[in-house]
Amino acid sequence: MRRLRLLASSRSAGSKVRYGDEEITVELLEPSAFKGVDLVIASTPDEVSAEFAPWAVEAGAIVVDESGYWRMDPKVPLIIPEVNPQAVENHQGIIASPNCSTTQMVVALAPIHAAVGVRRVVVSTYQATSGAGLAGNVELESSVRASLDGQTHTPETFQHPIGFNLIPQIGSDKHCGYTSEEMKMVYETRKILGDESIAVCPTAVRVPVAIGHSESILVETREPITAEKARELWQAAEGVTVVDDLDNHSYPMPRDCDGKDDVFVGRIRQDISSDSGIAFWCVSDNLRKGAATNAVQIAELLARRAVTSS
Ligand code: 2RA
Repeated sequence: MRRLRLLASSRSAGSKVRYGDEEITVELLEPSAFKGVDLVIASTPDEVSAEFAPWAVEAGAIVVDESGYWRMDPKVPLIIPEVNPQAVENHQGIIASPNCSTTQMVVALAPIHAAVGVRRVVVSTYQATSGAGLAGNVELESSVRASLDGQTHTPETFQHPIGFNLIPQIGSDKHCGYTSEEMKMVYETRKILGDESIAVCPTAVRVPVAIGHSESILVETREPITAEKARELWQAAEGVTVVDDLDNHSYPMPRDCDGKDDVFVGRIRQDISSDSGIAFWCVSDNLRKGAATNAVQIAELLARRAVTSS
């Protein structure tokens, strides 16, 4: 029998969540909760995932995990279904879904990498406050309101007031002055594309946008590629929508991508500073393709695999 169960900490256990016509009572996340469960889709802090995922695997479930804890574990496949679905074959019970800022960039890079090879990427992100959870969006609203009312607002979720501001820090110092969020883009990109030689120089910035991460990306390729060829590759790529008509002021923007599952690319142009590069702008709903959609697509991949092997 197919049944959806919802698990959470003691803070939420016992509360009710509406799902379609059903009202589901949230249960406590504990080892015995995984008895009879086939598939777990999880979005928890790293330390919670470190503890519960082995309970679930022990009970016979497959875990699709959105936390950062397992992503770089060599035994755990890190999957974007449009890019490296084959990696699912090697799973040992846990499959990781990448960080939101990596996912949209790699969906866009993958067809370019397959065609001409990606040598180096310089990326600046413009990340929505919802990347920091519900508290991020609550703080965006209160910070904007306080600014409009001429009042002081003490930030709690972000390091500085986010209203009418940009904060060039997401995560903590991880490596040589690069933050944890930035280093995820370096390590995860290489793992998903299966190429440790790809160089990535990221700058991650929090912006006062509720939903939708944007990225300005410069990709240096191993072989030359024209903007026209890159556009053709993206037009043919699964999960990518091209919005690119500068004369008509048409390019991807967070407001337009909110609630959509694709990765949107635009402002596609040759790098005028080198012989083999493409510059472009990339936007995606960080809550969808950056998180939930990718996890559900991994689950669908597993379901298709189970059907064909049965
Ligand atoms: C953020 N990437 O936007 C993070 C969420 N995983 O803060």
